Amino acid sequence: MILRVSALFVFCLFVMPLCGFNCSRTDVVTLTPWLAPVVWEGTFNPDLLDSIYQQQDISVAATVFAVGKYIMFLKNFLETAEEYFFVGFKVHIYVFTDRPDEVPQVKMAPGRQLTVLPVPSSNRWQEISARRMELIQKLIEERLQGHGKYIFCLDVDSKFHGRWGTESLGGLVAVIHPAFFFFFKRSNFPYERRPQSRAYVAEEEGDFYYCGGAFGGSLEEVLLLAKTCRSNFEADAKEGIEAAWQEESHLNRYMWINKPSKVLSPEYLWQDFKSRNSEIHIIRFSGVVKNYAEIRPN
Ligand code: UD2
Repeated sequence: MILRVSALFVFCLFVMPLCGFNCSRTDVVTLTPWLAPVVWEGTFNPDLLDSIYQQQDISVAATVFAVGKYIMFLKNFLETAEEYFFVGFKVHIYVFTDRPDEVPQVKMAPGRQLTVLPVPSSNRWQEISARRMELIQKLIEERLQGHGKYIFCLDVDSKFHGRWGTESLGGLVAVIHPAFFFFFKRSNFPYERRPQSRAYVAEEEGDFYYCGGAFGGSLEEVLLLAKTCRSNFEADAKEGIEAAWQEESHLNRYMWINKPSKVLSPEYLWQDFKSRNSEIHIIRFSGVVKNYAEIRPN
């Protein structure tokens, strides 16, 4: 018995740190009440995870919308994705834009590719953000099913600063919104609060407040999410309701009912204007500072 306890002690103290595994994140929540991991720096071994997924020969799709003036963010997004997003894996980035001629040429490593998909321009920024679910649904149904396994849907006005890799893979993956994690009570989360909307989340409901700017998972799970959010959004629109934060509100409602199997910490979508909280040991992806009045159609 004493021998077994000492072996475990030696394993935890010496072997696990050597493998890069660190159980010392007691400062943040690392497991949800429904037993989904919450991914933070220091909670996973990147080399071990990569070697597991290398054997499965996975490929990862990513969608990004660059409509109107938002095309200006695309170069930085693509260049930094090349540096940090699933490096060493097959990656296919789908750019939805109304300005295909302005898509920058970015040199991509072997196994990585980009496809440009034209979309109409829009006079309402809310519509651009909202239509993303419909286009993601169509992309998965018409092009992706049977090709690859995972997909992430990301905001273009962002850039990568650190590894975003296999640790983020899961069935249904949500990212905690950086503005509503520290010092915020659940009752203050900006969920849609009108019961008439299909995005409604009641006062006593909700887990985390998740970002509309980054989510993903398996193709099957993201297809279900996109279909549901799209149809709820459209049904609301027929009744003259637009949820407080468009598809982000519908996403939050969806994630409340269908719990994500993996939750990514705000390291996976920080905001450049925010000062870094001590719990944030690394910023992997962040939204750049932008002047809404200058770049949105209205
Ligand atoms: C938040 C969310 C965003 C979305 C929105 C609600 C984060 C970090 N951001 O960001 O995902 O849920 O609230 O509507 O969670 N876009 C264009 N052209 C436009 C306008 C938007 O291409 O003229 C695309 C672009 O990919 C952009 C995304 O839509 O990244 C979201 O728009 P936003 O960044 O203006 O929304 P924002 O900052 O309010």
